[in-house]
Amino acid sequence: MAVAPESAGSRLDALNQWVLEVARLTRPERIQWCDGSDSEFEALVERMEADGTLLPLNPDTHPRSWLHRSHPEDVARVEHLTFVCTSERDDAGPNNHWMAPADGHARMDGLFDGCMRGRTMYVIPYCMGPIDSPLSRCGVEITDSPYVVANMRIMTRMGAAALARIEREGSFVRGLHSVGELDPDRRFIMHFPEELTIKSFGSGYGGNALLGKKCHALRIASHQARTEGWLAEHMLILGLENPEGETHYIAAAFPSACGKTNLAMLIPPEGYRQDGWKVWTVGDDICWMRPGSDGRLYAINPEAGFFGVAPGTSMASNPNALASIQRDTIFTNVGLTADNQPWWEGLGVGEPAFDWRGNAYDCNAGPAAHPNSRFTVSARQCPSYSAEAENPAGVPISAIVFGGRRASLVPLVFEARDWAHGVLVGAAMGSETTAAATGAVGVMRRDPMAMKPFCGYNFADYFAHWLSFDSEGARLPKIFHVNWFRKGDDGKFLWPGFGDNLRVLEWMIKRVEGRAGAVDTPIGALPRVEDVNLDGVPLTAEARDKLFGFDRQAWLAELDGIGSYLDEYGPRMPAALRSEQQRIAVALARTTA
Ligand code: GTP
Ligand code: SPV
Ligand code: MN
Repeated sequence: MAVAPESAGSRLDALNQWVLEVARLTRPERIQWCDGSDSEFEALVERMEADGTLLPLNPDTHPRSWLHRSHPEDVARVEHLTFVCTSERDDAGPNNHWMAPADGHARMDGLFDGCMRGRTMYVIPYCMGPIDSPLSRCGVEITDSPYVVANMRIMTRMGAAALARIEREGSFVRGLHSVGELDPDRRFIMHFPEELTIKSFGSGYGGNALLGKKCHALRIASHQARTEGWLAEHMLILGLENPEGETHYIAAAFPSACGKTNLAMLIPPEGYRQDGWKVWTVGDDICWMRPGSDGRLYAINPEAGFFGVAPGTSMASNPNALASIQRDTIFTNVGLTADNQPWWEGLGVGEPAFDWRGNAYDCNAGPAAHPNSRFTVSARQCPSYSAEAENPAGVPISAIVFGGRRASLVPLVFEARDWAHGVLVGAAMGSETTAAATGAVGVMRRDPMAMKPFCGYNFADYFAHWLSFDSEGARLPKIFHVNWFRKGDDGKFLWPGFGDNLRVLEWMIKRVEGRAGAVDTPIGALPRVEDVNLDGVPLTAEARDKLFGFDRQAWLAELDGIGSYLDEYGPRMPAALRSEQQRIAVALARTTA
């Protein structure tokens, strides 16, 4: 069917026309409009089981669940092949790879020419965010990958309801995707923010291919958010309920594979549970927020599912995630046990018979699961999924948290003194790279607000946009920085992390309520050891020193590094951030003297 069902002559004309245009270019054998129904999903799965795209897992232990094995050279996001194509190069900024829009289109259209011959072209209308929320935005992804359709059905509100909203609004983000030949040399992920358009070719993996996620909900949305006065962020959202039954919502930005899913699904330590503390999951990766009429920031999770890192997920580290993925889950690039159960390093039970490539497992040939192997599952299957996640008005945010993997220097937690300082803390974030993107792992790089790979415009303008929220009548959240990954001299993590991170969240919320102590330092307000509840957490003297203290000389050097980093953006960098950096550097120098 070439046009949307029952739509001729409506506000879907633009969509129909685009679909026809794409079909003329890509030459598919047939076109299928996706309605998101169960029968559609079943037919897709049947096809994918028949051609080996999906391998059914053990139906007794993992009903309606499958394993998908990617092409071995297509297992992560490809930042070096990801482009932002704005008419002015400076609008994309030094934080993005840039190409002129005309060149980008020519390059991509050359790749797409005839690429769907003999294939089905799927048209996927989707909504990012609750279908009836004014904060939500719609898109349409055209793809030749049934695996992408199945994942988009879990990750977004996909199908008839989204199409109806698109018809009502008349606007949508256009995403064109083809797996091509999965050739790493013929692979590009291109964004045209001024045209609300994405073109992605040559990869079937996660953030490269599920265009609603990083491409739309972050790169395109961040651009849209700037012009419309909101924020599109790489943040989890959680609700923290205290024993009095009050819930505070926290949004936290950590780079890829740095703990968002785990924090969003946190189970409080035993003593806290008995006292009545609870954590509710609103989202684990992306947060869209905008000021409400009361001046507070209100946030929605634009996604409907989780595309979570498998390795390290266990009954001990993340029981909510493990409970979520017992049924109706697609696993990508995990290992397999002899009885067809999914397996990964850190699962803690069972043993692998096959690795992620499908070879017999050999402990000398690398891990059984790829380090960036993932599960795709509906958020509704998560025991801690918050009822408020479906609230069209969003949830009010009390605290924003930034954090990265920092083996040295950065203490467990500190609080920014005000919004402008908080924006600098976010802008100065650093983290060691992980397996979520191709390239070296463990290399420290600046990753402002965990958005380095995802901001669809110049970081200097992005920081200015963040600063602009501090306006008359605003009741902004407090901003904090955390580091769960500080290491001791023996190279081991000094902080237990996971459930125990609640102790730090408790301190933050008490700071918000004015009920917890701290010491003011040039880098921000640091808790004293006695300000955080450490009952049952044995910390060595080294751990206490490094988690709760800070090294002035080393921070002076860090502030120097931050200054040079801000300078890379030239005169576009807001002066307010530069003066924040100088204020702190001066205060540090004074106290050292
Ligand atoms: P993306 O989906 O790539 O954006 O990742 P994410 O930020 O959601 O990361 P996730 O929660 O999946 O965690 C990534 C890895 O960090 C996993 O191997 C976790 O086991 C590990 N991890 C998460 N939280 C902690 C923590 O508090 N301490 C330590 N040491 N490791 C953690
Ligand atoms: C990330 O890399 O931050 C992810 C996975 O959440 S992906 O969808 O591949 O972007
Ligand atoms: Mn992510």
